[in-house]
Amino acid sequence: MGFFDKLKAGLEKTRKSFTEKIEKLVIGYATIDDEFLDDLEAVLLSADVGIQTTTKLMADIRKGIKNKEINSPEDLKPFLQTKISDMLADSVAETKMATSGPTVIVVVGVNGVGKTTTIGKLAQYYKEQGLKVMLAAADTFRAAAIDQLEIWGERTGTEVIKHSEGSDPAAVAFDAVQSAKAKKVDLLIVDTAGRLHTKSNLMEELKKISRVISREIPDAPHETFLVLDATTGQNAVNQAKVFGQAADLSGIVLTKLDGTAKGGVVIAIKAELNLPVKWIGVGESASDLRPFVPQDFVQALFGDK
Ligand SMILES: Nc1nc2c(ncn2[C@@H]2O[C@H](COP(=O)(O)OP(=O)(O)OP(=O)(O)O)[C@@H](O)[C@H]2O)c(=O)[nH]1
Ligand SMILES: [Mg+2]
Repeated sequence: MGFFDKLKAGLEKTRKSFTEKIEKLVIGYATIDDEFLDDLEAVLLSADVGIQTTTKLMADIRKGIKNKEINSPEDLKPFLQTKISDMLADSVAETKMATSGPTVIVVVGVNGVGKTTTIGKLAQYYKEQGLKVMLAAADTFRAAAIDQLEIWGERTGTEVIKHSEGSDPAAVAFDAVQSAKAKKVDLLIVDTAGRLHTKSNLMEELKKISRVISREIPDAPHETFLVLDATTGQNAVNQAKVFGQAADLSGIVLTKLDGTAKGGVVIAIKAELNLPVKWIGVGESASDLRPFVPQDFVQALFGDK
């Protein structure tokens, strides 16, 4: 299956909840009236595009009706597709790379969102691009977390820098940076804990990891990705607000887009956080991560091609 088909398959549930509902609405109404607009608003809200985006889209639609861009219910789907494309258009997916020496990516997010899996997938992706990749097991909170990263290291043929369970995560990051420099690694990806005894502990720890890294490599971390689980819908937006206070986030990885009807959250994230969605996960295997391409996403969402 090509990635577009995979994306389309992954967005199946979202497409059903979103596009098909809109299509039903279009068939159900001969003319656009207040009731039609109310139903439409409910469809947008149910697709997790968020209140802010729904309000904006509804205002656009009312304007479109007024200036005769929308004359009948059938005009609605192409109109929405264009508006949503426009909203996502300026998302920049490229990962910022170091001009010399190792590029460092720190991956953060609450427990279970898919950080470690995403790191495995990123390792695979960048190895395929010909880069020398190293992983750092700075989630020392659970022994299983280190083991899990090691499995991904084996699977992708990537070296993993680790200490024992309960050790200082910033010390792991420090060692990993030293090793990455010495071994002329192109890309170091740092896994972090999603949960500690308290939330403030976690936030302090993330700050410390970043500080240690930037002390060793001035421009690093070049990227700090926040991983969000699409199945949590609007909750993902709230998580981003919390992590944004502790870390200098540079982009979002949205996982588990397969198996959720809440894929519209991509649009909410863009509108409410002003952070680019850089990668999307549509499955559990190494190849199920791809750069987020807005046009492809919208096309898959609206069921074109
Ligand atoms: N279907 C699907 N499952 C995913 C995706 N990404 C991750 N998962 C699954 O989500 C579960 C949790 O993933 P982890 O990578 O362990 O999450 P984590 O954020 O590292 O979790 P902690 O280490 O506990 O903080 C695993 O079962 C993964 O296989 C995805 O894109 N799609
Ligand atoms: Mg993990």
